[in-house]
Amino acid sequence: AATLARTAEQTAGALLTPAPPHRLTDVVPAPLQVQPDPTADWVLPADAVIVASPDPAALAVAEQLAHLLRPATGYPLPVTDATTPEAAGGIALVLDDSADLGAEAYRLDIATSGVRVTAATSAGLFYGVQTLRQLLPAAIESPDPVTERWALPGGTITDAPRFPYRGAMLDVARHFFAVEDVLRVVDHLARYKLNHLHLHLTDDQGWRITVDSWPKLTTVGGTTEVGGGPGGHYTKADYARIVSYAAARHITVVPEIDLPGHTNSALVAYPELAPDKTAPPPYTGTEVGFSYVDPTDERTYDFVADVLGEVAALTPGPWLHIGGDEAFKVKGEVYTGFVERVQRIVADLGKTVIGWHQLAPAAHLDGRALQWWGTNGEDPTTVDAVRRGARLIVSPGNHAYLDMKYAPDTPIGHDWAGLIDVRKAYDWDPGTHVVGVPAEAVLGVEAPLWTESVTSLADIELLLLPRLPAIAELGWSPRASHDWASFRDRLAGQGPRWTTAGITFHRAPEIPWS
Ligand code: TNX
Repeated sequence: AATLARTAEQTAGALLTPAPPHRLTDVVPAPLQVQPDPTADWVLPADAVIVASPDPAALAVAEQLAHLLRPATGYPLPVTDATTPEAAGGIALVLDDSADLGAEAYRLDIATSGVRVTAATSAGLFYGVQTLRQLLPAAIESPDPVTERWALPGGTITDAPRFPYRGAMLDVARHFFAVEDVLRVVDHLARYKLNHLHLHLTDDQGWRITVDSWPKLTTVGGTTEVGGGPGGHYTKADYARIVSYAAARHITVVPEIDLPGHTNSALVAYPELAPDKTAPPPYTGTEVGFSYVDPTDERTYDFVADVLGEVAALTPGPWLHIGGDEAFKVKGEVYTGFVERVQRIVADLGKTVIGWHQLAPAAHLDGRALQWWGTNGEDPTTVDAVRRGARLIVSPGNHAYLDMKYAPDTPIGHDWAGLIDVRKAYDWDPGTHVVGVPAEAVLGVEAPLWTESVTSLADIELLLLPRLPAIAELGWSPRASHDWASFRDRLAGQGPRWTTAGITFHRAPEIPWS
């Protein structure tokens, strides 16, 4: 009888014992250093206060944290910059540049007395908040209040990124996407501590950004897209909205105007830019490499300077991406001569050039960066450009291209660079991938999403998730922590978060989704 009573007691005890919080290591991308302290778990009280350093940028991150936590908890979570006695036991966001933390680094301390994020910059605080968010139960993603014990695992995380450039690209030219869709993509980037959004704004099938000095680029060139749909474009106000929404999430927008090829939509609008001075028909197919602006006509350089000038004026970030890929009909010295003039135009605007790695043979200038999209890490031309000073953003077609299918039965996407399942997206090293390029020359990593076959936000999310977090981990986490089994299990934990938040994703069969 005594044994039975004890068993009953134990059973009741187990039922009353709340579920343990997530483990401190259950974070994507994997943090640099994690020191769990199982005696220091913390539960968010209903009357918690969020206290931030008296700095507008720190207070803005505190407001973002409150916005993340209020819907599911239903708690008021007031934000204050005063260290009031009520603040004890809450969440503190502390700017501290003496704490030996780099520009994007943070420390997260979770103790029974409360939670503290410390960083030298508001970007660091923002990344600490993204980590904190992932350590709460998945129900925190609910848009409506839920009854839950909002526990956090005790201990300390000290974290900093491996690479300064961690990005994704959205092609809004092949298919146009509304501002709201782009903002949702920004949200996905922010969750995984990516800090650059590259917008492929122009291509044969459509021109997507207003240029006041060349208005027909959008009124004519913006009205088409792959498959014959209506296209569309961003007004300057639309673009500014994307830029500021991204900036609030510590994400820099990198605008791309693809030159000299991929320009059919511009030639339809302005035949004077075409080599034969006649307007080609609008293009809604998916071939590449046939169009180009006339590199022998001075008017082309006026056009380039006007367009890049207006885009630069709208873009607070340092980068202008000038494309340069697949200009098959502009060869040799004509091509490098064109690129060198355009690079100079960018520098004169006070911006730094990024281009696809086809730019490599052109002369070096001002810390330009090449975006490498090869499928074979042997590339002597790119290695030579790096030797002459170029830095590299690595986007291998067969690992980082989000438009590749996962498997033969993926309903949309390409396969010219192969199939990319989650493991293929994860198992490579941006620091050593291009043979002969030292890790110091690698600025970082970017995952491009081309949209020939992508027509909706659901399509975007199907291809982005769950591969984007794999690329994010390659950009953020130290190489020493690279481990497929660990990543697979941590990624599985993201599934219920997306589902709760109403985000669709591909249930990749190699991930043990719960
Ligand atoms: C190659 S990658 C392209 C794009 C296509 C893509 C499709 C690159 C710089 N150019 O024009 O959309 O393949 O995967």
